[in-house]
Amino acid sequence: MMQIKSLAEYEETYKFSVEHPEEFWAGIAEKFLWKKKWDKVLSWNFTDPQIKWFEGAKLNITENCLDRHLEKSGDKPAIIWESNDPEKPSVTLTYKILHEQVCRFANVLKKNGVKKGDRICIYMPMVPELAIAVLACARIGAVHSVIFGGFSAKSIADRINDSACKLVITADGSFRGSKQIQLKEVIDDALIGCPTVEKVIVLTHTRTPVSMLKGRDLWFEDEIKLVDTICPAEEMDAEDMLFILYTSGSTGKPKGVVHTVGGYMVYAGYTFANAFNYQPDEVFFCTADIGWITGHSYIVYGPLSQGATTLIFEGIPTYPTPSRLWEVVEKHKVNILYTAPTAIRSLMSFGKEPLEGIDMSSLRVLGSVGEPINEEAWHWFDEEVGHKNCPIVDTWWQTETGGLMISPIAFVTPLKPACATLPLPGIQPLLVDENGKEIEGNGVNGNLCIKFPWPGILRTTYGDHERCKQTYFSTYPNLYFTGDGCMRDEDGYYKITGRVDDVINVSGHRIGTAEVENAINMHAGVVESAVVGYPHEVKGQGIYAFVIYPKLHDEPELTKKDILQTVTRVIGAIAKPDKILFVTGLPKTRSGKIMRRILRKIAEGETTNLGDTSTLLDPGVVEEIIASAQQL
Ligand code: 6R9
Repeated sequence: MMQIKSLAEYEETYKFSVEHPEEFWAGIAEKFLWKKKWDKVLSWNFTDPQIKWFEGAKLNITENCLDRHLEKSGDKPAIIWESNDPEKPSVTLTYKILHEQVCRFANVLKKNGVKKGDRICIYMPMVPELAIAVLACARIGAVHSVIFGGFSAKSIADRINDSACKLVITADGSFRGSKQIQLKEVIDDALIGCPTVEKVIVLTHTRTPVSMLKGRDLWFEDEIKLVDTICPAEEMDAEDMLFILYTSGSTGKPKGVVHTVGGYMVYAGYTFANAFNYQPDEVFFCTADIGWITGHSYIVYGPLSQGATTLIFEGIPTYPTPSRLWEVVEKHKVNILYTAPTAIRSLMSFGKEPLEGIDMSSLRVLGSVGEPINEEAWHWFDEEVGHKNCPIVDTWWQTETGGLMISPIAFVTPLKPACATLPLPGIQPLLVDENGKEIEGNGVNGNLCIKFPWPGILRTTYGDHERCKQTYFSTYPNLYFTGDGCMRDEDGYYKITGRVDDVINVSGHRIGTAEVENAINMHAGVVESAVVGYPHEVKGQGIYAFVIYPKLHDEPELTKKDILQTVTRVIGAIAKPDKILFVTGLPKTRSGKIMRRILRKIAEGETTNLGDTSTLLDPGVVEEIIASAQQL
């Protein structure tokens, strides 16, 4: 429908999109279903910032994801679900069935007092009901805030309170490989400190015993029986809030990135259809969790808005064996596989054997997301998985961008290994130096910014617009700053080099160093800590913590485990440091700032050239840290 077919067409489209952005995006938006068209395509400034797309338009995103496909594709699979347990049968929901389930659950929410604009927290396993819950919120105009199943009770409580959620949708538990997570128990702990939550709807999944509080907790299965299958879609303004998704930054607590209905829909749909070259009747498999932006945009909204078949996989690539991911591809004849470098590296470590005898000839396009992919992993993906027959789209984007930004278009963009290549139509990247001066020409490095809005850009950070302004629009005036470093090579191709702020990318997940430090500092006995990233073979980056703990007794290893336990409690297991080094002091400037640059070098094992150390208050501290780091 809106697919670009050749490099010449890409170049022409790109040029038009930059010269006439409003006309370009209006043309794309025409392909969607609106209850009323817009009065104005775009109004914006990057100083407040204020960005509005398709102002005056009315729509409901679920009519685009469900209703509009019913007539022609009602019996087409919308969702295929594959369990964590390979013995369990998979489940297929056609568009007709998914539509009915979403309408039913939307009625459940209504019956429990949920109204347009209310915030709903979703903390669920990767099951079809998660997608149903998300879409049911959108159906009635409630704002969903999905929280990844690996976060702790405290993290959940902070997020629920930040956006004053009224209702929580969860399950008894979830399966992840050989592990089980007691989701309801975590929610129960979280809700002790969440006065705004009135109801909790609990799906039965792992059949683990749960406590159900009278007057507050309800079973999903009971509720859904009691309601009608018809639920008219709420008429939404294009700029009404669709969802909040919390993400880590370089300072303090996570921020609630806000996306709105119209622009997000157009952007997720357009980028999905183009970059992956989705063809009717193909099966699209994105291995992300719906708790992250990749799952929002490329498991739920992007594919469904295009009438695609999307696969939801509950498990992990290596359970029960390192063949599992490939078996899922074979079983469901997956055509497009979108995964993360960390998963590729982990599977690569098992060699070729797990791939033997598995028929993956259905694969046509491969995708990578979440962190820079290293060349070795890229070639392995290309050769062993794609048999050099499948283009790899290395898609660079962020929670804040709503959809893919710099990415090849499959079968269109000439590829380079481990390179995000060129901006998609409508995206105007530029590189700047530390002073905000644009770096022109090719063969250059700089900080990656975007100079013009696109429909999927975040609109604010929930409840704190100033923070949105400070984080993204103040570093360089009139530019959106991504927080990433980037190289533009001799051919004008973009290659992302990684974060330039204090964010660590662990297995494709963003973790703020300040958050981890705050968690470690909460541990009794810890005086101070500093956290940096270091290269990790599978995770991309690992977390290295330097901790001042003066009363170290004769069981330091146990103390390390205690600290890990505290981090797990405060943030979640995903933020656990990979290495802890006890130190007696941290390298500081005379003004008391920790010199992370030096710690990063030590964590990387690069201690011969520490750079300028003249501003150090006490050089002796560094010598001592280096000596003990070598023994770790
Ligand atoms: C979609 C997603 C965003 C950060 C981003 C960057 C890194 C994502 C990448 C990539 C190099 C790619 N990142 N894709 N780096 N190449 N193809 O991951 O969103 O969780 O918000 O993370 O991830 O550093 O700034 P999010």
